[in-house]
Amino acid sequence: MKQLRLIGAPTDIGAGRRGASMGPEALRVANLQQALQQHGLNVTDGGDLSGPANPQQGPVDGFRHLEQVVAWNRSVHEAVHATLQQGQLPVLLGGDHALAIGSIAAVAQYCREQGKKLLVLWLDAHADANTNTSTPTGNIHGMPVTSLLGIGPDQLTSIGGKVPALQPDAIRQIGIRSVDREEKQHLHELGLRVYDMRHIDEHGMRVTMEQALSGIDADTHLHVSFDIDFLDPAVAPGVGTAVPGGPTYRETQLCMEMIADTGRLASLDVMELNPACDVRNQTAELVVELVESLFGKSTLIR
Ligand code: 5AB
Ligand code: MN
Ligand code: MN
Ligand code: MN
Repeated sequence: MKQLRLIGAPTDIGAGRRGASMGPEALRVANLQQALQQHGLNVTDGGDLSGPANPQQGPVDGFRHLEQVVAWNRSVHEAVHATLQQGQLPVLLGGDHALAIGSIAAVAQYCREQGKKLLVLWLDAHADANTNTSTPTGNIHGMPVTSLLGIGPDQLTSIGGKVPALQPDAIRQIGIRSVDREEKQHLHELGLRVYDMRHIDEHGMRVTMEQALSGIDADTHLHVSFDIDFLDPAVAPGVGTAVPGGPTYRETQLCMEMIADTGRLASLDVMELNPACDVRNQTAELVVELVESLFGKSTLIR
């Protein structure tokens, strides 16, 4: 098994509500590293990246804090790319989801260099496919998917060198239940594969995951971008943009276990945990359990 490297990115620069900047520390307090090590995994904590403070300004031209979001993403890109080059598996601890731009741009660049196929699973209540004109908030954590697909300002779209960093068929979105009106149009035009909550309701998590994971082979680098608001807020209140009607604890466990079963997970983002909204760190503790499942914890000997 590969060596895992935890990379903290303590910022809420891309979000509207403050607090995701405390995410990495809450995961450490919930013993993320120790829990993974108990399963025999080799885990190093690379500490926290640094970047500009949150100036708490309003949107300019439809973007809030563009300059600061770019600076953080450059540093995330560099850390994730270096980690992959060292043969380690990067686990980015957010921080808000705008940082997935730098993380996934680095993963895509690495896959191009290695001649690997990339598949990104985007677990989220939201589609994160806004632009500066479709956004109702100006918050860039609602724009990482469009940015990675080459839509948006150069500073965001070209972080990994190539524009677009990704083709739409390299992303599969799961758990989606909150999409803005014009954002819906983008999903349609881009032809994104979206397994929304209705799909999960009708087909169940098992079939949904079989579909979402189809086509993975020995050559695939699987990246999971896990926005904690994917989960139903009844079990995971510690997020800044909660949406009711998400997957239950058991459904999420199954989702994680089926990803683990592929044996192809090669990089991970754990984003949008907001300890300021949490109750006694329960969401961080739940996330630790789920990440354990993602890396192969199972009740059965297999
Ligand atoms: B998250 C909203 N669509 O664009 C927007 O948590 C919410 O990374 C975005 O998924 C939520 O501001 C971003 C209303
Ligand atoms: Mn998100
Ligand atoms: Mn979300
Ligand atoms: Mn959020």
